[in-house]
Amino acid sequence: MQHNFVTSALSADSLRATRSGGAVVRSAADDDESQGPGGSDGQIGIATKTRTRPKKPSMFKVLMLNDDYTPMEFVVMCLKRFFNMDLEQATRVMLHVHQKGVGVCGIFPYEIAGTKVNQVMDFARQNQHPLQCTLEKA
Ligand code: TYC
Repeated sequence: MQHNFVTSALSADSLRATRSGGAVVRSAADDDESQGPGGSDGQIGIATKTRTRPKKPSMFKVLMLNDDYTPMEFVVMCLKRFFNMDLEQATRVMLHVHQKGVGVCGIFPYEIAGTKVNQVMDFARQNQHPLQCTLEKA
């Protein structure tokens, strides 16, 4: 039945669209080869559907962990340098981490959060401090 075929083709596409984040992409396996490549109308192409509004990126917390060896001044320097905090903010966050064991430096899209973690870890390593910084989904 023609109507049923259309319905099932649509639902297969919308299923795939959910998994691929909205883009509907036809693969070669979707083509009906009994009509020859491209079907009966002689057209070959990839049908795509672009989102009108881009999905907002998922956000990640950058966490700073306490340790017994990294100097407080060094942690404050990291917070000022990589998280653009002023002395007062940086001191508050550093003391929070010192007292509670962990604290949030900021919340960013994944790529930016990862870059910040790497910057802090590289800077700590260069200065031979054991300071640790990690990501957590916000
Ligand atoms: N606990 C460290 C000290 O007493 C200071 C410190 C604070 C280290 C925060 C790491 O993320 C940190 N020197």
